[in-house]
Amino acid sequence: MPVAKPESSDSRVIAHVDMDCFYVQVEQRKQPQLRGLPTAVVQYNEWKGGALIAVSYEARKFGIKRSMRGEEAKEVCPQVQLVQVPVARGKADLSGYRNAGSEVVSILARRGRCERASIDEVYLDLTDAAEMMLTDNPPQGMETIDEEALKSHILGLNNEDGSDVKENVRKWIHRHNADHRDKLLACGILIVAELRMQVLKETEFTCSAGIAHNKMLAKLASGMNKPAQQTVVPFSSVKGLLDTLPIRKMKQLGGKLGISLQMDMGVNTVGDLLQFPEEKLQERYGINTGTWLWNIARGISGEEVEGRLLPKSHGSGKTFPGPRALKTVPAVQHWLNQLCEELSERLCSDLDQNKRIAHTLTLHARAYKSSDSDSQKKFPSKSCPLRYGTAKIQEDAFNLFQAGLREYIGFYGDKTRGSHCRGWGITSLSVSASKIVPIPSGTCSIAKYFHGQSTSHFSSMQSSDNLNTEATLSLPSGSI
Ligand code: DCP
Repeated sequence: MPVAKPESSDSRVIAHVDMDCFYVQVEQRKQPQLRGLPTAVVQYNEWKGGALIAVSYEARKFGIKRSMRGEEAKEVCPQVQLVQVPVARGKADLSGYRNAGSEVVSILARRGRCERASIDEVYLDLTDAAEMMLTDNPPQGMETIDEEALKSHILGLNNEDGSDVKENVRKWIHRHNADHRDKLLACGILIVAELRMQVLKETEFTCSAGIAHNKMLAKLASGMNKPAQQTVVPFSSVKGLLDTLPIRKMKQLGGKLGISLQMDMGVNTVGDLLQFPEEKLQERYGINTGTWLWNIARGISGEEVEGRLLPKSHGSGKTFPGPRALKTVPAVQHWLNQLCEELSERLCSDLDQNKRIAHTLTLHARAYKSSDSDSQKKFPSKSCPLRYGTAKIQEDAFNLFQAGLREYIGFYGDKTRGSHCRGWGITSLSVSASKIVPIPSGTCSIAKYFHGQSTSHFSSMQSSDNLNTEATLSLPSGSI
């Protein structure tokens, strides 16, 4: 966990932009007759109408949730439109969603440093653009403020006395006596509203945004008012926001650390953390994490927006829930081959388009052992150097799987190979490629760079950048 640099964080303008019900919007753009109707995107599978992975805001009004199956959604709202995720190689094909995300990123990146954080969200560092606006054309002097900016939600702005909310926002943006930080945020409001309008115009997609002085606060804010709205966190409202915020809502505190804070320290809200001195938190959780916790309690986060439009890693995965768990080695190999084929295509495309190569291949799996008391044991993730070429990736991934399985079940004799391996089942599989770096400049040809490796299909691949695999799989952070 990064240790914050508090001195640098207060006067930055950071936005977190998150697309609204993203897969639904992509499908509705393809089929405009679905616009405005309760719609959900379902993951390919026959059981109870498939799993919902994206739900339109119209459908949410009927109580339809992502956790439902298609059939349940139909019961709740018979007129719901269910759209299947495209399928390729027997698994969800997310390339259309990835490409749609790339369209958005290319627009958002126009005004500042842009970090693509997932298939449908980005961080923007708009500090320079805001400083420039303050110098050249400060909002305080603007005669008219764009309608979209006036619809912003500014945390801490008192709208309770029945006053005109947009008028209050206008006054806030126009304040001459505001401190420098608020003036910068006022610029951020205008810039983000304009970018969001541009995204709508060029892609037909709506998005929501949070605007604050750091990534953590911007991310918290972007989800507060959806869809198609933006929320601003002025410095003076940070304490109020965090005081009552459940600790598990914080990024990185949804898991074990959050549970320990609740169970061991009695911390239920971020505000509860304020009572502990930094030393106490360091004693309990180590120097870095202790300092990080002390900082987030105060809304401090020095995490930089990384200038990264391309993914950090590529991943391809598939889940095999319940009765579809894979129980034979050949079945696992079959699916690994499919996943590796997709991964290989994406790697080749990245190489072709961006001149980047990946160095590490990792295999993740989830498994169960029915006959074992040690059923909590996790299937170990395994990595090896990545060799280009579909067949090589397939071979290496299979070897990684075998090594993982040996460790998982404690033994792995020849007698299990090819036959039913009673007692274990694989419920998810994924392969990912990471440590992606540009090819060293001066390399005269890709073939030469990969001397000794198969380069025959490098130029024949199509898919562009990468994105999340199927819904429930965990891939390394930065995998899109
Ligand atoms: N997604 C998925 N499986 C999940 C979660 C999400 O396949 N368990 C996909 C479908 C979503 C997209 O990722 O459309 C983005 O996920 P978000 O969590 O950002 O949710 P949405 O964009 O669908 O809705 P919201 O408007 O609430 O952000």
